Amino acid sequence: MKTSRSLLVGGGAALLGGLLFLACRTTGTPSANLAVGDAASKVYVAPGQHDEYYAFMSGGFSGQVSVYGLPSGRLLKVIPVFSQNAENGWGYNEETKPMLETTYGFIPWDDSHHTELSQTDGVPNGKWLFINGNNTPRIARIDLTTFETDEIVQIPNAAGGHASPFTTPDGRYVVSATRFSIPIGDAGENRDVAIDSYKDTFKGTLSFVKADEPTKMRIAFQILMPGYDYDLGHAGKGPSEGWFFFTSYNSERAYTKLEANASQADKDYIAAVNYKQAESCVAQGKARTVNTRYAHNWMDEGSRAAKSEMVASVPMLDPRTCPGLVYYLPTPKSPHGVDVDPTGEYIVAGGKLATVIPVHSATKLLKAIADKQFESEIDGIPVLKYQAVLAGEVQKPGLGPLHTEFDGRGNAYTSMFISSEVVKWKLGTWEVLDRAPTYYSVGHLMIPGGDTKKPWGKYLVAMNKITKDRYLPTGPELAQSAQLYDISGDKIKLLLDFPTIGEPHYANAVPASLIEQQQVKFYKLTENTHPFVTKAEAQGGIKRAGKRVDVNMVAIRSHFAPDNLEGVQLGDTVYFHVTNIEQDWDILHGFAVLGATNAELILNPGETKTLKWVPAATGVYPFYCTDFCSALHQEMQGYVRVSPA
Ligand code: CUK
Ligand code: CUA
Repeated sequence: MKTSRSLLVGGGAALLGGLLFLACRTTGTPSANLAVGDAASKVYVAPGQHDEYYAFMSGGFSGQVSVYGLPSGRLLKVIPVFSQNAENGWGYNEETKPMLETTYGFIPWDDSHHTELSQTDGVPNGKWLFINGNNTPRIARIDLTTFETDEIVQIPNAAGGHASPFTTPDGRYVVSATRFSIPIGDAGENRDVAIDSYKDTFKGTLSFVKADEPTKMRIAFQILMPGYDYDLGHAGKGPSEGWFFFTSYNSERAYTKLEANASQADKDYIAAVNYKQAESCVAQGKARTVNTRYAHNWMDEGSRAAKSEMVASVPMLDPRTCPGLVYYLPTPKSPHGVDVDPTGEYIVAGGKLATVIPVHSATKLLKAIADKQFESEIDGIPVLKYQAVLAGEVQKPGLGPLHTEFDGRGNAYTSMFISSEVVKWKLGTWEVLDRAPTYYSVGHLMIPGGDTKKPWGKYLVAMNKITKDRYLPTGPELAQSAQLYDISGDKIKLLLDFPTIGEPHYANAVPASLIEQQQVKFYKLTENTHPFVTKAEAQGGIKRAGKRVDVNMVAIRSHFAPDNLEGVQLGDTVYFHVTNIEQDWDILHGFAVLGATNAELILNPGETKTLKWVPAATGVYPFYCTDFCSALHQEMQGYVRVSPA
């Protein structure tokens, strides 16, 4: 990639060209491709041994989250979130379908970009993992005692939720910023206007979502913003605590041929939001109530069945009527990532088309605001002077800086998309210390705790956009690629490549000890409050109410009870409510019936799940257990007879 780097240094057009052509480049010198020395022993986790870290990776356009062990790179689990998942019936069974409800209807997919671990005082607490839906803006929360999605909230008045779901260090909020601006009307409606009225009618919103109580995620407030595209965000900490930073691009408010137009401006902006000021403006009644509905879905703890409700109002703040709420920090050309160092003093931007990495200072920001060092104002938002807030610039870091993480030892690591490398540099002196190639075109990178107050700075994972020749080829579509580096010494050392699901954008990792001891091993049958639970074999049976048939059934090694069902008629809708009455870790059963259109059920011990089935013809239909549960698993089966009505 060395040649490409030197070829691409130059004006914005050349950089842009590099960005577009990058996907065609595959060259890496063979020797540089190899992990060196003792790499193998550093990632070797012996059979039966556990990894040091849990890594949670966004599943990109798969809509899910994947869990890997580090340093081995072993895939431990795919957690279904936004997409139906046949493997465990997520989104197919009646209990989880409500999780995928939105005001647009049932949406069994999304595009997940960023994970975020819940924090206490700026440090991951091992409680929850948040993940965004970028397409139909939503934030999901995963309970890390069960590794199951237990809540999803939709973001209203927004089109796409990309800068999401980053958290405040006190854990009170997670945020979502609109990916696309749209013509939002006074009542929050998406207006029918001419697209070329963009400059006058299109608006963005920044949303702060209350996230500190179980099953009560709510839009605390939104901020109506100029019609830019909001990209990424991170909360301040230490001296910048109480502030949230969002990058935006397209400050030209172009709506066509964005790649040519959006790079016209020399500088775009980071929006610095004072969310304590937002709270006080809301308390003073300065927010307008916008009655836009949004979905709030959550898992009921006892029944383990989801509920979905529509929430009807959102407090909307306008920077014009809440002075001190938002300031703009000029930032070179199309900034992408914005990352705050562990001390909270440095706010690092990634300028996709910039030739430097600009770093803003929290101390200078506060002083510049106090001294009113403004160069202009946009829609009620003061624009600070670049030099007044700048801490320093990393010169010649490489090309296409996107995202930065920190090792807690005063070093920063930035991903360089165009020059395809990870660059290590020093906070405060801005000198480049080391660089290591990535294969190829790194997007996000991740250090365990690397965006928190206390990074565990031993490993770095690069998540690459292009795989090319790294694995055995598998047709035109290749697995996504991650790479593990050792960053414990002065030099960055490549240790391992491993494939990932979907396209991981961001990821988080924490020491395993924070999570592994708190795992739920099974659900207690005595606490199961599902309305159709069957707690003992003798209590199962079949019940008709009009055209609805409810079958209450248990699953236990190695049979269903009841196992032969008669009395179903053509035209009926059948609900199989199956309870796994095992009370032992890792003893799951499945349930599938011939011709069913709703995948299967996978039943955790102690759990009840419901498969809805509308038989298409008369006859006798077999059903069986799909999860190999015992020596007599294959015998775990039954029949249901469907007669004419
Ligand atoms: S984004 Cu993917 S490389 Cu959606 Cu966070 Cu930067
Ligand atoms: Cu139950 Cu296999």
